[in-house]
Amino acid sequence: MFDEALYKTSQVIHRYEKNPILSAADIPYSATLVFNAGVAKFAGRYVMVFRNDYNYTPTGPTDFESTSIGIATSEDGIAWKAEPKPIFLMEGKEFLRAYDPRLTVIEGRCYLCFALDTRHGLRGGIAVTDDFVHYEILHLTLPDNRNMVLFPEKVNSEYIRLDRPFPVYSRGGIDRFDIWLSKSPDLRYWGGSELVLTVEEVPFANDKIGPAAPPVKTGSGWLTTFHAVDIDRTRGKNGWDAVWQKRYCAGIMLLDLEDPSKVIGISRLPLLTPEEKYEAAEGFNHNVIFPGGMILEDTGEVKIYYGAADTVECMATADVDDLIGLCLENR
Ligand code: BMA
Repeated sequence: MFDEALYKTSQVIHRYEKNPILSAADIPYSATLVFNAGVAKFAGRYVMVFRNDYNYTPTGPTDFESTSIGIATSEDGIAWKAEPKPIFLMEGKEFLRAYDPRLTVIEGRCYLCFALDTRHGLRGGIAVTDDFVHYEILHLTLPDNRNMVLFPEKVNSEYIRLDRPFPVYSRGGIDRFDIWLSKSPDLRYWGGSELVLTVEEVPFANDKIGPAAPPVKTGSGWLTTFHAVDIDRTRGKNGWDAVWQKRYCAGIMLLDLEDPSKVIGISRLPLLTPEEKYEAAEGFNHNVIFPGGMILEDTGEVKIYYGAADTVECMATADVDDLIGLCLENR
C-alpha cells in the first residue's frame, strides 16, 4: 500500500473555519446529502448548483431514494442561500438521475456539465442556461463517461473539455480510469480526443482519477484540480454502507495554455486530503474530498469548493501563485 505520510493536505490550503458552507439543513425541500457542487460567478453574483441525494438515511432508503440538483446563490461566495426549488434537467423513461453538476461561464453564457445515469449507461451532459430557469441540452456523450468539465474559453478556435471515460473492459475489468480531453467547434459535436493524465502518473492514486473543478486561466497555464482515488481492501465500514474502501483526495496540475492536452506541471503530493471530521469521520462515505468549483478572484485568492464525505459542501482557499508553485516545483 501507499505511504500514509503522503496523505496530508498541502500547507498552502486554508479550509474555511466555518465549514460546511452548505448542508441538508439549509435546503427548503427534501434533502439528505448536499455535495459535489459546481460554482461560477455569473450575472453579478456567485451561483452554486449542487447535488442532493434525498430519502436516504444511515439505515437505507426511507422512500424512493432519489437525486435532485439544487441551486444556491451568494454575494460573497461564502454565505449561501438555497433557492426554493430544485431544477429539473432531464425527464424521460431512459433517464434515471442527473448529478455532480459543474458550471463554466463562456462568452457570457452559463454552461452546466452533469453526469447522467441512464438505463443503458452513464453519460456526460452539457446544457446551457442564461437564467437558471430555462436550460437547453446541447450534448450527451456516449456511455460511459462523466466528470466532464468545460474550459472557460476557446483554445485555438475550439471549445475544450476534460473527459473521464470508463474503459472497464480494456483496463482489466477494474477501475483504472484516466483524464482525457476533447474538442468541439460548437459545444454540440465533440471529437479530437486525447489522453491527458493517466492514473499511473499520480503517486497518490491506485484506483482511478478524474477531472474535478473546471480549469481557470493563469499566466502560467490552465490551473485545474483533479480527483484521485486510492483503494485499500482492508478498509471496512466507513460511513453508512457496510463497506467503503475508497479514499478521494484532490490533486492539482497545470495544462499548457496553447495545447491543454499537455500537462506542464503537476504536484506529486495531494492538494487536499480528508482530515477534518466532516471529511473523514462523519456522513455517508467517509474520506471523500471531491472539488467541483474553483474561482480565481482578482486578489489572487482561489476559492475551492468541494463535496466532503458525499454529505456536505465545503470551501478552502489558497493563493494562485502558491498553487502554481506546487505544480511546478518538481519539474
Ligand atoms: C464517484 C461519484 C461521486 C462521488 C464519489 C465518491 O463515483 O459517484 O459523485 O462523490 O464517487 O463516492
